[in-house]
Amino acid sequence: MVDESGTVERLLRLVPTGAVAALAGASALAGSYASAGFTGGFVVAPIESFLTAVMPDAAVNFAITVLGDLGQSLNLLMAFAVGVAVFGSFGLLGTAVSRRTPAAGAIFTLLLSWATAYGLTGAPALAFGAAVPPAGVVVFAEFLRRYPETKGEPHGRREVLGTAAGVGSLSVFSYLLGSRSTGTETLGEIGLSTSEAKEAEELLSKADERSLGVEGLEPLVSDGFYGVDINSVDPNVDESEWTLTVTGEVEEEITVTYDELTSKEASHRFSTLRCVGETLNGRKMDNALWTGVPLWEIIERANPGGDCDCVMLRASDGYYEEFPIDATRDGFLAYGMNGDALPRKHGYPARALIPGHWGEINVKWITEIEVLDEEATGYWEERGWQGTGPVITVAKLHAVNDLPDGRKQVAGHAYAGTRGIEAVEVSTDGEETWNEATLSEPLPETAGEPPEATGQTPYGEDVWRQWVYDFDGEDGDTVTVRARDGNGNLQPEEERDRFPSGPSGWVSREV
Ligand SMILES: Nc1nc2c(c(=O)[nH]1)N[C@H]1C(S)=C(S)[C@@H](COP(=O)(O)O)O[C@H]1N2
Ligand SMILES: [Mo]
Repeated sequence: MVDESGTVERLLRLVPTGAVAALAGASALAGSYASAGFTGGFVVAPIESFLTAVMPDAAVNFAITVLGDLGQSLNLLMAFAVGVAVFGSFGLLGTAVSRRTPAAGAIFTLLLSWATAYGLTGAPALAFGAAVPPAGVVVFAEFLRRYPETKGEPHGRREVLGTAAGVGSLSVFSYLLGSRSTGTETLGEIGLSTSEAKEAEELLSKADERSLGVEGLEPLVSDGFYGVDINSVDPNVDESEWTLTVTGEVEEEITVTYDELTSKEASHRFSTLRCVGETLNGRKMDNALWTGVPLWEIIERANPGGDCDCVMLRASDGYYEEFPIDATRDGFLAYGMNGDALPRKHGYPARALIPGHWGEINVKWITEIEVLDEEATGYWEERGWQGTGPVITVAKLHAVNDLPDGRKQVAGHAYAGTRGIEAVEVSTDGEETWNEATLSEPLPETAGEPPEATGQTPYGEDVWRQWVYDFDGEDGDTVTVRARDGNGNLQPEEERDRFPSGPSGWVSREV
């Protein structure tokens, strides 16, 4: 149908520059995503890392402590905008060239986009994903410019709608192509013996049985494990190319491949992680059953020396954390999580687990353990955090329910690292009196050896417990909760912000 008022036609003539740029930029990103998925081959990934790297520490800390996950989303959004602008400008330059020599314009855009994508990602083949679509847009724009009319009639609404539909379906197609991900294999498929895989299943069902089943409370093995990453786009590591090497002050460098790692005798451990940068009653604390091997067995083979008794762990995403080597004695090198291969988001192919310490030294996508001679500074410590030490005891209050009998129910999780949780106390009268909550049975019976170096307690190895408390209360009552660790120490009352060494205080909440 012909647009009688000619509006569409006029628009087509008036807005081409902006539209061509936006379309070229967006199509480059869509094409790149389609060919690479959410990996380092996606042009937005290096742009985002670059933005994070050039952002002043104060801004990074503001983003983390004030904006939280939103800060990371904003950064990613900014990276998308920069990407659209960069590739869009190549499209624009191409259309300018097209006016003189039609074919040259598209080729110009193709080459410039390809070279930029290659430069950004280092992936020559995938770079075509970002280069072909904007070149196509240049051809299309030149076509419209030269032939504003076909069969004597101006391009109408139908063509415009057709183009929009084409771009739309291309985007959906790109999304589907791009959203292939790794880490969905079961442990059986990654070389675990049947009995080892069965053991994991049994431990998981034990955790299920021991979960208190309170409405609105995560089970003992988290349904959705939180994630904290320095980049929005996680590394996509090919396990056949992955190695972990013990380097630095060692008698002999030791390198382990994925095949070697997964063919060792596997063990399973429950281990809770908590981020030092979360809020006191936040959600960045979760528990999983991990499968792998003791980390120390690998480090020990290298015969570590060095004058600082400290190590630097490094990873494929450019992350690095330093801490005392003694903490690695109880450490674990995990390649499985909850009966499946470690998901990409949590460090596929392998991550370190350091019992009792803040999440940040549990390095994902680990590639190197460097034994040092001198103290060095880790990624977060360079930004002012002090998160390499043991966790602070905490009891969280996440579930508030009205029971059928009219009573109130409050519940949550408590975690004190390797000190374990001995008790959780609840006050409903403004901290006058305290009552013991009911705790979930501890989850200690793992197939692995118990930790030796850190203060092992009978209550748990490095695992949270659930607590629940029912009482006669009314809407608007304030409930305060605090935990006692396995050494009998009360959770610190002093209220302290999460920056720089983790939040402390007792959680109080109106029910
Ligand atoms: N390589 C790498 N390891 C990492 C991080 C990271 O950004 N890169 N984040 C750390 C932080 S701050 C935390 S709290 C935990 C979170 O682990 P999760 O994402 O599996 O929950 O991983 C740690 N290990
Ligand atoms: Mo963290």
